[in-house]
Amino acid sequence: QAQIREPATAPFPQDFRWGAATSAYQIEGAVAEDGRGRSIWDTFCDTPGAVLGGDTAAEAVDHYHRYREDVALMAGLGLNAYRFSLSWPRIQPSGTGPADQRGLDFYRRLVDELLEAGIEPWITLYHWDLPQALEDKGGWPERDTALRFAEFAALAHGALGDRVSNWMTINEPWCAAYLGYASGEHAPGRREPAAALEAAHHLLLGHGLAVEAMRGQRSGARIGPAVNLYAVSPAADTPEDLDAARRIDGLQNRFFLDALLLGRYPDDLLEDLAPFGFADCVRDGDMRVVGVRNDLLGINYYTRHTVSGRPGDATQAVSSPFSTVSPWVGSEHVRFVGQGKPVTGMGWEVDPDGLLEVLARLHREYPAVPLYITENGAGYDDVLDADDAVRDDERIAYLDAHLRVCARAIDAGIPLRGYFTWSLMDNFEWAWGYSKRFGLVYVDYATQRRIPKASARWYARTIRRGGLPD
Ligand code: PNW
Repeated sequence: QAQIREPATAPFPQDFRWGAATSAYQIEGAVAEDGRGRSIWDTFCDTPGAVLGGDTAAEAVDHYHRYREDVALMAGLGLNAYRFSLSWPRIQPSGTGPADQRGLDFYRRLVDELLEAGIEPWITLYHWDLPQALEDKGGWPERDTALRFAEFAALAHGALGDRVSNWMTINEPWCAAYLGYASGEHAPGRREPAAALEAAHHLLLGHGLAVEAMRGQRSGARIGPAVNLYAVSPAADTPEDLDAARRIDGLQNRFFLDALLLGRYPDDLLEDLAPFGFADCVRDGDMRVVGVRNDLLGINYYTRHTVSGRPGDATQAVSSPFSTVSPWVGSEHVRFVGQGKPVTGMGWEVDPDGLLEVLARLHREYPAVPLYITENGAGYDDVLDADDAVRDDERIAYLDAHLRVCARAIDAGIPLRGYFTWSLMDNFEWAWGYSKRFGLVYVDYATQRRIPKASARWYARTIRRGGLPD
């Protein structure tokens, strides 16, 4: 059991990964170049009303053409690791078949540029940009998509595995399944609760199959999933609120952690989800694949969910402005209430203690696995002021508070080995379009000029120091 003590002075080990993260669709642009096929997000962006302001990622921040400049920015920050994702439809335009070498060549060039700058590449295989052709055949609710994903993983690993050792299979399967197929606020925008559960299982199955396929090719890669975890608390100590917390913790955290790390779904959830026929898509032998051993676990942490099961007492619904359909399949009655803490520009409460709870729980309740924070950060409506500076003190405070928690976790013996802030630079924030900025680096979208924010300088200092000042 983790003992949580006050911070020691320098707990971050020498080989701690100090990183930043992005994803292909959010930064690359060049959506019709070099044979890239369409993804579900291209289609979603073309759907009227789906993305705020009608924004699209056709150009995004033009990283496809500016990757050299962007790697130079990373080097300037002193990052020793960079997490990015591969665009599946760049490599397999229709989701199956041989790799398009032009797609792979882009990632080879990017990886070589990173290695030359002394920055370790960390690849995410699936960060939500499913080839549209696979969605046309049913998407993630279709079991075959998991098999196609493992094939893609093997193609990518076969081509890049000689120079990339750290691989994440799926990013935030909760979002991909429930925002994509239940609430419909993300691509492909379907509102089919039962299909969302099938999607969740097939994303996990795809993860397991991908790990097996990659390990069959060569040894040496370190592979694992990246999940979005939240601290969850009941609004009050009442039976209704405690039940709400059990349900949301179940759907958000335990569903994925139990499956991935213990090879089973939690019994209480199976019971809650029985009316949707969930168990029907889980075949004999699946859970052994889903529960394949991982070399690492990526944790994306942003905030806490405080929930109530009592009807009508919502003080603040934190679910999205983009859909009135709940992503919480079978627990649609649950209300998300604020605790009255400061919120970021996304309306998400700043709750660094929640990160400690998440880490301590992983350490206490699950088999040991090296942990990495693969995303943590804050979105605001940053503005470039007259003297060309962005004074994002709130972001600095957010990052500082969460890194202090990381220090405490390491000090308590929790095997936390790295931290990737979301995000390296401002980018396409999904349904929010370009209206929310998460970057350490500001992007002037009209000119694509990159301008490091105050937080970028703060992060660079932190990395140089190897930690935070007392
Ligand atoms: C994550 N939610 O997305 C993603 O991994 C990133 O691509 C994204 O830019 C970042 O966090 C900031 O949003 C999420 O509604 C999107 O609960 C939505 C939710 C959670 C995470």
